Amino acid sequence: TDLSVQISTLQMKNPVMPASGAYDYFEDNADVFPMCTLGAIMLKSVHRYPRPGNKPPRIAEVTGGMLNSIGIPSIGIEEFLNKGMLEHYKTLNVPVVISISGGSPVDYVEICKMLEGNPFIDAIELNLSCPNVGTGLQLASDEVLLGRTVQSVRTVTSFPLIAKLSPNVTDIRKTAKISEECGADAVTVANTYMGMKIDIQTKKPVLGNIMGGLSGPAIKPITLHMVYQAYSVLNIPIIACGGIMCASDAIEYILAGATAVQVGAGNFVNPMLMKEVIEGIDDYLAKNGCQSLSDIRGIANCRK
Ligand code: RRO
Repeated sequence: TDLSVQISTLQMKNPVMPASGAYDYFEDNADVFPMCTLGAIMLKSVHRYPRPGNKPPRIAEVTGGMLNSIGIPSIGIEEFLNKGMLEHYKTLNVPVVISISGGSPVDYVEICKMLEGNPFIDAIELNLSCPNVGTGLQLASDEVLLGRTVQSVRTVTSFPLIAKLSPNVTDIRKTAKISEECGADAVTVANTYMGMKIDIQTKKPVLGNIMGGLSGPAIKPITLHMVYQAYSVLNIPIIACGGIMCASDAIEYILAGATAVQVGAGNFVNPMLMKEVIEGIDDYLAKNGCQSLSDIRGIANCRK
């Protein structure tokens, strides 16, 4: 079977990649997980400027998943490029997607100008939806700022552009459609959901940042519906991201309309998960007599 998918000029041999942040530059896991099996590598968001990240604790386990409030600790794009952080990933022979973040549309434009023509990346994911850095950075919850950011970045980059949307909106169809209209080549649906945990002994929020982004199995049915909704209005590919813990979760997303999938929190429970997801999708296609992913993509979607 043919598991390959294409997002603009980004060619992937299969639809599976890590969610941004999940592997934190892959430094910790590169010798554990066979990176060459992936459809693409997705890096942790690099910010326009250096940032220390949020006050600890930054992670908390909750029923059905986990909360993170990492807060984009970053060396900033200039040092990131100067240090040659990208060169290493290219040796893995897998397409590399860089995730970028900023505080304003101008930040994203500046980063994309610096990345233009870079031979070590294959696509750019605009992280427009980090929940952990005050109100300013969740651009994808503001329709005007979202449109302005995608549109202005589009004019300065020739890389495939993926807009990572926020689930913290009332109608994902609107922000998905705005992204498409402003020139995104794909959308990632979606980032983490705003949540919190309180310690009943200390009677205080557990996370240093008080709130954090919820990921894991608890969010999968909600994100699945968002992918389904986005598919009904879009003509560009959707990358599904939210609580994939096994191959069948990924298959549900594809049946809802996803072209590719990202695995985040699941990597921490099962370091081999992404490999199992690739193999599970392959099995499913074979058992259902399908030749390629296009035979099943979106077929559960009666709104299309
Ligand atoms: O670094 C983070 O706290 C973080 C980011 Br940038 C993001 O996009 N999503 C998330 O859950 N955490």
